[in-house]
Amino acid sequence: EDFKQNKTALNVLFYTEKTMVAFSTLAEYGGARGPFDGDTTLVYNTLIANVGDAYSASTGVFTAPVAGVYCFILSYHAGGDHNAKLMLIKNSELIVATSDHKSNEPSDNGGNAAVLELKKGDQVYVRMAAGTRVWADGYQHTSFSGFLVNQM
Ligand SMILES: [Ca+2]
Repeated sequence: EDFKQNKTALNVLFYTEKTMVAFSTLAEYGGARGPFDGDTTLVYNTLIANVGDAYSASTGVFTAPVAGVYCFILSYHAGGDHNAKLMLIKNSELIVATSDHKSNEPSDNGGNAAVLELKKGDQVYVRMAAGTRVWADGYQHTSFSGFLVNQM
């Protein structure tokens, strides 16, 4: 009887279907992206990976396919001679930001990350603040990644 129960438990462990969600993307526009007059969603238009297809490379928006704990990471090259500011947004709520002030040093980089508890359908994306820009030149500096840590 014990053997039967253990076998059932193993079957549950091995055969429960797991949702896999993981993406990595780059913004590649051949140079500076921005500045724009208003806050703008930064569309990371080049996919490195998009397991589960939850990130849209045409809108820049990640939509949670299942409820769970997710991790998001953003990194960017600022270019230095212009202000830069990126904001990680959950639905319409600001979660974390990263910014750089105009300076003579041309090699400024920044980033941030957050663990988020998402409901199915919650949307996560990166906004670029009005009047700022990031460098998106095809040298793989400006990236946005995310993955499902655990389904709930
Ligand atoms: Ca700077």
